[in-house]
Amino acid sequence: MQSKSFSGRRTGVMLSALLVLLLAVAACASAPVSPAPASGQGLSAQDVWARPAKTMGDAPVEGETQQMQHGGANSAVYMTLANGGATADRLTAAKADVAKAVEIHETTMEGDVMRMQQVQEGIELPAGGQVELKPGGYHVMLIGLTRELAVGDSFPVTLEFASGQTLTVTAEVRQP
Ligand SMILES: [Cu+2]
Repeated sequence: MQSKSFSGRRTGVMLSALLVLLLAVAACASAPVSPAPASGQGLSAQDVWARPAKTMGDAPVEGETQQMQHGGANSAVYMTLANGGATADRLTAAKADVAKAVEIHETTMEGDVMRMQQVQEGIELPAGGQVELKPGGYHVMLIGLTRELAVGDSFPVTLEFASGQTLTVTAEVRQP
């Protein structure tokens, strides 16, 4: 009889302890959680997008004038690259199966003439820093599209870095 009531008391104590624990967990869960930093460890890419384009033979789409010097069967991929690591790195190459060739380019102004050229040494990514690939600057050039890139499409792009790391990202086709 005595042991039974003792056991009952113990169960009560344990339930109280459990309740306190649950409340503590609930308090933790409801506490504001700061989002993980976008550039955590290593390399990452945000806001990856590509210009819409038709394949060779079709009329160039509106807004494609910058790509006209390559014949209209091309497109470009833009993104923000972040290096969350402790050492500098360099974007040296990219691959995508939507184009026959993929190059790292930079658009520059020579007087009034807008030109773009291959960036032979790649794009520098300082430790803890980020670099923007954007219209009028750096871009991943898709030369000789093997398929049309329509608004809303998406396709994988694999980025290669001097460190030997690779990063496969998804480019979404949208208007600039
Ligand atoms: Cu280009």
